[in-house]
Amino acid sequence: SSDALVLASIANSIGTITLNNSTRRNALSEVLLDQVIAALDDFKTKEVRVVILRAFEGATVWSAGHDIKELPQANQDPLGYSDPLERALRAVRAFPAPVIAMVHGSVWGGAFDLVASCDMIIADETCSFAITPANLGLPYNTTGLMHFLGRLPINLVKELFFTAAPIKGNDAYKWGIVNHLVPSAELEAFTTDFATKITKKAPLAISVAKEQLRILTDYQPIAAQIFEQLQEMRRTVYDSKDYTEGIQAFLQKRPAVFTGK
Ligand code: KFV
Repeated sequence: SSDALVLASIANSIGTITLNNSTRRNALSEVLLDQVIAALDDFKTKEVRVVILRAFEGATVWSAGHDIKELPQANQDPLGYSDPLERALRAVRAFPAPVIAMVHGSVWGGAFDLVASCDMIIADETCSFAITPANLGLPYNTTGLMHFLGRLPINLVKELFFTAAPIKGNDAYKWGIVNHLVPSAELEAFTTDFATKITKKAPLAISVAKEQLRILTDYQPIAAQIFEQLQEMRRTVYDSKDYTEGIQAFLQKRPAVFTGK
């Protein structure tokens, strides 16, 4: 329909989900994410062998990340378990076949968590990746930190979280953020060819390998007391003036002034 923020199609056992909201730079609103989750549910019943998650052709912003207008403005966990972004990340991670992120343009905040939750990333030289809580005074969630730690070296995770600066093209490739970096003109053909090769392999073996890896990486045990300690530390951040200021500054289109309080 004309309300579709996401396009979904299937060809040759490959399901493609296209983020298609140019005016809002593919910001990850609840409506958009629910359409991604619905497409994945549909692909599951149709037994697609590979999913490609992409932005509309020519997008210079792959996705602007969490819809900041939908974040709580104060005193509430911005990334709780039922947050639409968290639900979408779980849907991608639990999808019973590989999900490939095909990336051109910039990937911001929660959208980086989304592409890092895909099984592989194929990108072109226009790609960039930033983690942005330091721009908003926002406490990232424990699950999200574990996603990045499972994927990237800790010094890079720290650089991303402390600077909020985008890691671009060749640097993203060098750091292993992307599996393959290909010229823009070849991105689509390369990704389709890559996906097609997977469709010829044994689906059950792949599906179980993906689930084994998910279980092994998702369920690092931490004691209840440690989790509650981390949660309390996060609460001091989302209860802070800086969190309110970060969100207000974005909404008012001005630079934030942080005090550490
Ligand atoms: N949430 C809500 N609205 C957004 C948005 C977002 N993340 N990003 C962009 N928009 C809106 C923006 O307010 C504007 O609305 C429209 O989309 C076009 O954006 O009503 P308006 O004024 O038309 P522009 O004009 O900013 O587009 P452009 O000049 O092309 O710049 C693109 C971009 C991506 C560089 C810029 O929009 C931007 O910096 N967006 C915010 C990126 C960001 O910080 N994302 C992280 C979100 S927080 C997050 O994901 C998490 C989980 N976290 O922990 O931080």
